[in-house]
Amino acid sequence: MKPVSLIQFLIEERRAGHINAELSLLIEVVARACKRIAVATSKGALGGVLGEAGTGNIQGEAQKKLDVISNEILLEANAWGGHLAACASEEMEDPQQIPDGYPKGQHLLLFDPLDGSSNIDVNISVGTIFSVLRCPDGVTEPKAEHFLQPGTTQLAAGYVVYGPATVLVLTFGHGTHEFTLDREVGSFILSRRNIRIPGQATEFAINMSNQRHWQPPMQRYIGELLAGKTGPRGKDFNMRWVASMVADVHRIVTRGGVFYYPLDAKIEKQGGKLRIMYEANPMAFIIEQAGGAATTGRQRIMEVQPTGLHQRVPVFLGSKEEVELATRYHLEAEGAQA
Ligand code: P6P
Repeated sequence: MKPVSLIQFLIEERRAGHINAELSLLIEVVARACKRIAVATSKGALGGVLGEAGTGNIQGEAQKKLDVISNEILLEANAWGGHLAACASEEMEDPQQIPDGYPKGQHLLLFDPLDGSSNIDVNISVGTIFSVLRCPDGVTEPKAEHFLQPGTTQLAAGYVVYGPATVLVLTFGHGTHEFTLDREVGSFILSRRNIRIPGQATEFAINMSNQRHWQPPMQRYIGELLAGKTGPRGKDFNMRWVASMVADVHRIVTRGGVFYYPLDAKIEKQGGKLRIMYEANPMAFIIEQAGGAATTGRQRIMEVQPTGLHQRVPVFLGSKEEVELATRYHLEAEGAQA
């Protein structure tokens, strides 16, 4: 069958009325920027891009050189096209306006330019996560509050995983689709259309070193997975933890499973580890469109009304039946406490 490029797919989506020309251009520009990020990350030690940048971000995290480089690549690529009203990034405290002199569009772009960058120096897959919202009508200088829309309002979401292959996974709310970069031609080629995640899981992803800090329902749920065949679940489970959300989520998108970053005593005050606007919401959109589920352990992630551009939430996502069970344990525990 003739390969379908990302451009052809975007034209199909426009003809189907799923996206407009401006959103199509936005995705093309982001995909092109991610190809440049793929080149930068693939240079490794030879590119002088490893190690710390010597700066910190709004999260209080030391920035890697590639965090800063990736952020700059995405900002520069999106400045001139006239498809954006503003950008927001994990690496920047406030939204970035479109520079004077360039036309503005109707979209807001949010991104984690290089998620999992603590893995860069050990050559483990990292990725870019992005989410697209509509800029509220009449707003010409979007401020943080204009980005604070629930995940259900996303017009598009995607990630690019920089692994052995460079793979883009994308949704506009009409299925989740995967594109693999043909490095010889320089095009993303459709490799999986309308992905479906199995309802049941045999793999779970969680940072087990936090176990002593988890709340009782998480202790109960993970304890049952660990008990395997001899326990109430009656089957064995396998565990994976890459500590790169994009890599863990891509494994789930590819073969099912679940990913948990629950509240624990260490991070309870900050509300969780992962950021809702440019990590949890876009991944939730992608997972749900592939037939999976994504909750905070108490409610659907995409129904949370964000209160801050860098707000954090607990993340339970992946195979629907498994996520629903873990969420039920948390709601039962709350009900019991109520
Ligand atoms: P921990 C990477 O820093 C990240 O934001 C996600 O990509 C990843 O899933 C998580 O944090 C890893 O957290 O506590 O295991 O280092």
